Amino acid sequence: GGESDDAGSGKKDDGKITMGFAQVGAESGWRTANTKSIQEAAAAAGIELKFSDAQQKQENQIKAIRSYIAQKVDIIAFSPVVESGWDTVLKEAKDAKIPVILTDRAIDSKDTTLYKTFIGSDFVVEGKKAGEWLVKEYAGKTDTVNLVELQGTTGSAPANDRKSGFADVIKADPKFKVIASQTGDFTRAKGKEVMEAFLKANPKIDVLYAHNDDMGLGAIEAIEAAGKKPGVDIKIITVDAVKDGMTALAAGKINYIVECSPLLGPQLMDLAKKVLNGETIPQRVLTVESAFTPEQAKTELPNRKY
Ligand code: GYE
Repeated sequence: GGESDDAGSGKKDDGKITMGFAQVGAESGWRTANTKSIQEAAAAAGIELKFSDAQQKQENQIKAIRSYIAQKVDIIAFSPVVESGWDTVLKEAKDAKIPVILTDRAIDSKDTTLYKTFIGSDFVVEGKKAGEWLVKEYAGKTDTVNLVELQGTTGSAPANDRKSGFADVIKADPKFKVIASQTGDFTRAKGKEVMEAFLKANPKIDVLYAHNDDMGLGAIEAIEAAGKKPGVDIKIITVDAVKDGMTALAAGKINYIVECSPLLGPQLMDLAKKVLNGETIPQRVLTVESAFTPEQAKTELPNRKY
């Protein structure tokens, strides 16, 4: 509970920190690795974790946060499924004097005092890296390049930013034409289904840009079922670099993956302790990451833990 007795440190009488974590869901390999990282890091840091899975629904996350407030946890962390609509519940946490840390995904609240910090990737940069690879790949060519895009969850920060970062880079060259762009909700099943529809509606698709590996992997199944060769007939760019994605990259079925690290647990626990100790922490903590070609994937694969 939050009855802090030692100089506002926010710790319980037994000295143990309790964290409520409202996770997005279990929609992707990235998310599974992220959940594992958070659970393991909490255990290693001696932090008691109350964990909930919102099944990709904002209303479930809001319910979970309200229940953490009612349980008087010491600190709340969550990965907001979408960017908008958090002010009311975060105000409730603030009024209850429970600090909040955003992990992985940002929110669009104007009031930045509603949370202590935001730790995660720069998704605009990720989208730009995807676009830059494409520009290089087609450098010197003049024929139209027909692109299809599988977007992440509608309204989520990674979907919004990976789309805009990519669009920003490719708009400089009119040969790049996005002929279809739809959400695949970051899942393999949806990625496959939407790619099937794309293939039916468009006889000539040159490139697929999928906002995560899982949707790309689902799309590969659809492409193969349509008698085409992924990575050759249709070039594929994805984001995340989870093991299954890297395996497809090493096999040449994906052509380029922009890395997005899910291993946020240790940094999150560290920040939580600092917040509860009254230390000042940066408003924004960036994840360090890179990007991979098929050759680099072969080297990196043995080291991938997720
Ligand atoms: O890229 C995707 C997951 O928010 C960065 O969510 C995360 C994204 C990740 O479902 O695979």
